[in-house]
Amino acid sequence: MILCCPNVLRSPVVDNKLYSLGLLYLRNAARQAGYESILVDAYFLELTVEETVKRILREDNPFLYGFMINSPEMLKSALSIIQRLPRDDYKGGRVPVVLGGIYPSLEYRGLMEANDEIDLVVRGEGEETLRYVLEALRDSKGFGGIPGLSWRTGSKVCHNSDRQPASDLDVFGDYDPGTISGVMPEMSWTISSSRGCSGTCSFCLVGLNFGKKGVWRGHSAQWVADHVEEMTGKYGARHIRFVDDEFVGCERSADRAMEITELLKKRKVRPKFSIMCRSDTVRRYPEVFKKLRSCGLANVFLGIESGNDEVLSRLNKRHSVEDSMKAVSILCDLNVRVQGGNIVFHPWMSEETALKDISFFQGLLEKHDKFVFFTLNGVDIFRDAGLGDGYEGQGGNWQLKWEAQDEKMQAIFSLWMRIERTILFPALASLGTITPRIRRDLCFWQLKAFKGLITGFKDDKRYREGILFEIFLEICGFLRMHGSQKVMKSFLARRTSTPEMEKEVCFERHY
Ligand code: B12
Ligand code: SF4
Repeated sequence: MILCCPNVLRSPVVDNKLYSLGLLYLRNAARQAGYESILVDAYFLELTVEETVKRILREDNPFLYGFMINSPEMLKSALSIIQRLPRDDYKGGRVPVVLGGIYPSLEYRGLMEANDEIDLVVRGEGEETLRYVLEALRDSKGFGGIPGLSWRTGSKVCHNSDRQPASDLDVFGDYDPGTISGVMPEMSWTISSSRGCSGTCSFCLVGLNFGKKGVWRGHSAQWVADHVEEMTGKYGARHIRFVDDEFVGCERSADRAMEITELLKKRKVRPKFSIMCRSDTVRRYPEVFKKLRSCGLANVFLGIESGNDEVLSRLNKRHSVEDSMKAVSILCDLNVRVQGGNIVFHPWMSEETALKDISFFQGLLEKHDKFVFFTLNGVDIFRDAGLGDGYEGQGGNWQLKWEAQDEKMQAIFSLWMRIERTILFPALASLGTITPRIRRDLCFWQLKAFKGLITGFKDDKRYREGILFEIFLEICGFLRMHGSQKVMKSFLARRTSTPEMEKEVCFERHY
């Protein structure tokens, strides 16, 4: 069996190169059922479609092709791979293709109707369902009655009942990270120590992948300590990223975090590590963060989102602006680096909300030299996430296209997107590795440039052309100060202001 994570274009703000933990869990589940599988993590290995196909074709007679799909772009990439695979050789029929991951888990109906090359979709948590699929294939049994599965029979598509997520994650977690193929960059060791999130933010899909929003399930503290010890001791990992969406959030996770610190201390295991969480959590459990810090916590990605309480409540964040200020203070006082998530652009933004966001993030940057954000972000409105309810968006079903109700802000947003794609992203890509200092300077630069647009905006072509040129010159100055001549040359080679070419120059091609 082949388990593949297809490659997609990545934006230059994604500076990490992480492997798919989901594939390791699935291989483990297959192994427990008596099947070996080959993992082809094309995203991690940065393989083109052709290279991915070539890699898959090295294997003799696979009886199942499995693909991890987290977005429509990944589906597109997977379909180009699937079209090039031989499929007419399995028990008198074709070799089945199974998809899993958050996108097919929510979009299975439309997706199976539109693509008859897909035979099966495993919805939500994959381990148990995959095991049953493997047994059904082995015994030539039907797929009816396997919870969590959608399947094709002739021209009909059937959707079985949902599967309840497992209550004990440890039974799935006996994988060996040493079996990942490819060279592991120093900052790429990851662990997923929990699934879901106790939060119910209205724009977020995370909980829905595992069935329901607001539900957090964790591996035991013992499991986490064992795996961290294995990664550091056996494989020499010095920095570990917890990819959990909420490492500490509810009381159970806070208690578990304390237990983990106790175990790591006892075993004298002390790698640096990073986690993700919300602002209210830090404020609620400062003593947990103190303990985590003493154990190696180095970075926290904090879902701050906004400097406006009304916006936070629309996003159902369940934290306040004051919580965020306090959380950043607590963490920075502990000498932990904080990366703040932000949602500055949304359909309800106004000059007032934007200016408030600017001064809020500016204040955090000025007060805390360990605080940064990456770029200024807009909200994604997913059909199933809740924020889309009652919102008349346009475009596809899965993700709704939105426009700001305030026309001026919409025009500024469009201009900012253009600046991002043709100037900021190419500059980031040219800089390559970005030091914390450059990142902070870029934060200040973005806030200043965005504020300049709001206060000086004129809705005419000459203004737009002029401001793009001005910002281009400013970025050249920035790169001259922070980068080498090579960086500047690379930026000039990438940049274009032709709209049709924006995508080409703003993103590195990976397939
Ligand atoms: C770590 C991470 C990454 C890493 C690792 C990627 C990976 N494939 O694991 C990196 C940084 C590379 C990454 C990149 C991207 N990511 Co990402 N990522 C995550 C994160 C935080 C954790 C993933 C994880 O390890 N989960 C733990 C494992 C155990 O769960 P799992 O992967 O979901 O797998 C389980 C099931 O889904 C299912 N399953 C999954 N695949 C398959 C396949 C088969 C055959 C079967 C049977 C079952 C099955 O079974 C698995 C075990 O139960 C999630 C958020 C989340 N909590 O899921 C976002 C998330 C999945 N990513 C997301 C996105 C958008 C992306 C990108 C498309 C971003 C981009 N534009 O570049 C790329 C896609 C590249 C890629 N190849 O995945 C979104 C997807 C939803 C969306 N908004 O569209 C999420 C939900 C984040 C978010 N909140 O927006 N990501
Ligand atoms: S806290 Fe983060 S992961 Fe949890 S629901 Fe909100 S946005 Fe999603």
